[in-house]
Amino acid sequence: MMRQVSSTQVPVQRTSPEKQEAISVLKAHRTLVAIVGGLVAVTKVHIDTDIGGDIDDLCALAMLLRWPDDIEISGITTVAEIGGKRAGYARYVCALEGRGDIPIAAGADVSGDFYRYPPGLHPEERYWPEPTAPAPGPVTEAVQLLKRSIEQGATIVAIGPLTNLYLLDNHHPGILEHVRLFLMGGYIYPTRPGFPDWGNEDDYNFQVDVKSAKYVLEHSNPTLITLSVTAETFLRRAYLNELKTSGALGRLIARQAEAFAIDEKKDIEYGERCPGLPLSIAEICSSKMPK
Ligand SMILES: [Ca+2]
Repeated sequence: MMRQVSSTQVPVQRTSPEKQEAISVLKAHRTLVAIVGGLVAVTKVHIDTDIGGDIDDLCALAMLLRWPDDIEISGITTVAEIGGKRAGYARYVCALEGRGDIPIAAGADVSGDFYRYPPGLHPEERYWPEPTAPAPGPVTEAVQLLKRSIEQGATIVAIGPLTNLYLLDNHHPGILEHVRLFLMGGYIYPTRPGFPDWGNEDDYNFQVDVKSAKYVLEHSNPTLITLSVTAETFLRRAYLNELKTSGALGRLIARQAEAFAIDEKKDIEYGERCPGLPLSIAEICSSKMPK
């Protein structure tokens, strides 16, 4: 016969108040550990860029700014500077995303006699929606910003000439040796059939400042993103409508892409020559255009 539990009987309280408090503390501790674990997992990235030339650098910066929470931009340095114009552009782009907190410093300037031919800027009135103030500064600030990022464990991604990295290692010999470094540039393997048949002479980032490129390659252990990789990366005209509805940053990319298509006519050139690309979609620009 089953025993009846009277209405006056209550189930035994298995967890004392002290134990409940201890469990709460444990749960809070676990939450804290999870948060800290998440913070530790954040990847810091420093981007060294010649934004203001071909529009791939704008796309790269936009990608990082819109990346999910596990990426933190520790700093931005500009290279092949023209009186701080590129740093001004970087500052403008970050401000569009409400990221005026990201440290930005103008690096090596074209007046410094580093470059075999003068890197240029696209016409501001067509590529930018409004006049953009330059943000010049002593190159030592860019060197220090790179150093700070490295000390924070940041991955350094260089998508322009390597002048700033050369200057960094000159100021702090050996610093590049153990940096997690990604360099966009160089030609090692031919492009795959069907894609733009760029050769060594089409490289820009390494060739425009050979002295710095040679030095950095000899004093670091980088991962190279060579021409044959970038030759397969395109921004397509079909993307533009969606970009135009993606806020001010998307509209800026679309604006520059349309201006770039008019100036460079890559859609015609590669649309006709490259069976590796979808012919139904006119190509606008590649991630790396030879100058
Ligand atoms: Ca670039």
